Amino acid sequence: MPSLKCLKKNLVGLCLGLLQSMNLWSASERPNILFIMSDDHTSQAWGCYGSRFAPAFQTPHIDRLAKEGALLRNCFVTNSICVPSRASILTGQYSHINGVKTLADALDPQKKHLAHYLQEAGYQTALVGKWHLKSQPTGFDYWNIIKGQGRYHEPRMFEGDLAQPQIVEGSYSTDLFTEKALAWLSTRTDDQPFAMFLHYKSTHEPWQYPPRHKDLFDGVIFDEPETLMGQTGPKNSRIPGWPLEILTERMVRSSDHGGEALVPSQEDPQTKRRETYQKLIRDYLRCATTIDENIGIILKYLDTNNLSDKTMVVYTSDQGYFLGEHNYFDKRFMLEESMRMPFVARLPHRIPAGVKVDPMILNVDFAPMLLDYAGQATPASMQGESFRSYLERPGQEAGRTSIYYRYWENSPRRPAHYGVRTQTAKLIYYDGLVTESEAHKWEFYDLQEDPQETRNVYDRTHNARLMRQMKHHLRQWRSNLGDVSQKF
Ligand SMILES: [Ca+2]
Repeated sequence: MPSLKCLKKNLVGLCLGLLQSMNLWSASERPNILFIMSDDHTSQAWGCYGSRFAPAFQTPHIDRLAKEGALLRNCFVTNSICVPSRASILTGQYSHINGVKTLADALDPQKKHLAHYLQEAGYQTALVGKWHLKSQPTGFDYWNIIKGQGRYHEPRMFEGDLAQPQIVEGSYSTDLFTEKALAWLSTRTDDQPFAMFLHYKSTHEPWQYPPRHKDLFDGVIFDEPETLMGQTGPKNSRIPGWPLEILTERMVRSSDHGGEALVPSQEDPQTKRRETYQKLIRDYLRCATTIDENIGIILKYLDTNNLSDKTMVVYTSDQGYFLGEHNYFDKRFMLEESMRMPFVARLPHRIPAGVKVDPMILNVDFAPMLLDYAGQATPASMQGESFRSYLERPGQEAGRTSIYYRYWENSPRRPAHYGVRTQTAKLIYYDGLVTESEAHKWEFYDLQEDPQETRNVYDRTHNARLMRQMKHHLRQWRSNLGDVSQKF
């Protein structure tokens, strides 16, 4: 018969085990935040989004985050270009409010953003990697960044001082940024939670991969999207866009897009397009592989240091990207491949494993959500909303009925535009398009009948009621958000 002492010991052990397995969070306890963001790493190249490049290309570590946490199935950027998206993520504001509308705009260092609020909430804050917001970072206790786009190989990093570059010989940016981030995590004190923002340069053009991946995918022929070999852009669209032929010229002219310059085997345009596409995907995925490898290193670090249970890990990219769909590359447009943001978040015992979130989430919602986990209400200046409840209690709420988008840069190939998207349809107005016909500035896509957006049916739609509804949504958004300017 067991002694009383033994029973007590077993009971205590049982309770401790139970508490550990439930990992009960006290009401005041806040998780660490590890916000990992890459550049142009679109959902078509994430395994957990059903990448067409599988099985040759896989992302086991990103997929692990999705398996152990939540994946957003309808996350969107409000302005699909690097600098503005980063500003919207930090400020929780649309471009016309935070003042960062185009690549040329800088984030005002005086402007209070997510990192400042986290500091005030008692977090140690750090930023490593690509900043890209022109001004000196503020709101971070520690920062170590590249200026502008920086370089893939031996990047010049600036640690707390924009005048003092540091170069590590033989380094590769993705690996180096991880090393710097983990070095900071290893030296910090445990008395405060941390918020680390780790921003990779990969997978931005030009796709320069590390020597260890120079043979990766050799001999692999990647699947083409259905819209690669047809006309450029959707049918009935009047927007020239950024076709792969532009990339062909760059790849032929320069070896800057990976290991070797493109040497087309034949002069016919179709062969050239196909070979450009294969090189684009090969180089891009070699860079994307470095991200997944490094996320694996980070997850192992968290596991080894008993931080996994107390750390919210987010991985996202600043926008989507065309990988040959519509014969486009690059981003900027309001079409799905460009405006969709991939996003996974893991926080054990709070976010159930394997959650799929369907409501439409925006990049301006990221800051409110992270502040929610930090125990902070959404600041009045922020226009986004926390989506914590979607992560923790999925399937209960329908979410927004529509979202607003505006791209401010303007050029003949990629004119400025704004529009509204519902779960089933999309209306776009190209205010920057030079045309005598007002009707030619509108595009409409039926996302139910035509999810790949192959046809602009604005001229052909006979559903006048739906069109009135969409225009009403658009007017309402512009009015509510205070975005009434016609200028671009
Ligand atoms: Ca980007």
